[in-house]
Amino acid sequence: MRIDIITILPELLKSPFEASILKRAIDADLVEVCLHNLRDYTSNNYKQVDDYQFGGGAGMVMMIEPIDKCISQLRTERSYDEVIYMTPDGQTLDQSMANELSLKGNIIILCGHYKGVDQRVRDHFVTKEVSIGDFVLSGGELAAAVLCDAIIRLIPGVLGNETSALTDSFQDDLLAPPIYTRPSEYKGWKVPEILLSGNTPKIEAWREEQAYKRTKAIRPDLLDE
Ligand code: 6GU
Repeated sequence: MRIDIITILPELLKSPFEASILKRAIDADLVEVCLHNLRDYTSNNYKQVDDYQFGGGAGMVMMIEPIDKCISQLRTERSYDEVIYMTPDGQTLDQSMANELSLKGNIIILCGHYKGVDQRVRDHFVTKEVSIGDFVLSGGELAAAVLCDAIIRLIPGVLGNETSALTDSFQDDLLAPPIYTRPSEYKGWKVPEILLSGNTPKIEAWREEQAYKRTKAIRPDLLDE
């Protein structure tokens, strides 16, 4: 898989890909992530990427030309399955969207700023609009990092223990059950006895019950679906 990210703040997006699981995935050539500075695709002397909106109103709008130039340049080298625009008014990211996107070959992620991009970018280049939740960030970069993390960890071979993504919260529309490690007692706080019993079927049943209880208490909406 290859992910090309178009941004006016590449520095903001570097570190997530230089640590931990994402770095391992990149080093193992399971995914390639390239950052592209939108200002490198401007034609004016000021490297201007935004302008006032037609019709008036507060806030700047990202111009179509640099975005077109950048996407067109990328498309000379490969074709893309999706051009994703990160925007708070997009479709909310969830685990099923992450699962779908993890199966793609090449994707472009465009990070929005200011009031957003000229509508013609959305009409003619963008194939999918993604938000990470009902709140507003100052730019799409951190949201893009979240999306990339959610996608990349699902690529086969990325997680050390191949089964561990399957037991994540949400993968079966339930939150994960409580987990414990040594010591079995700390300051008088004990690990549930069942987990120390060695009785695998009973442990599995307990985990399922706990996952259900936790989901019902914290996220009852997940049980309605
Ligand atoms: Cl994708 N962008 C911005 N700017 N804010 C957000 C978001 C995206 N998702 C949630 N809030």
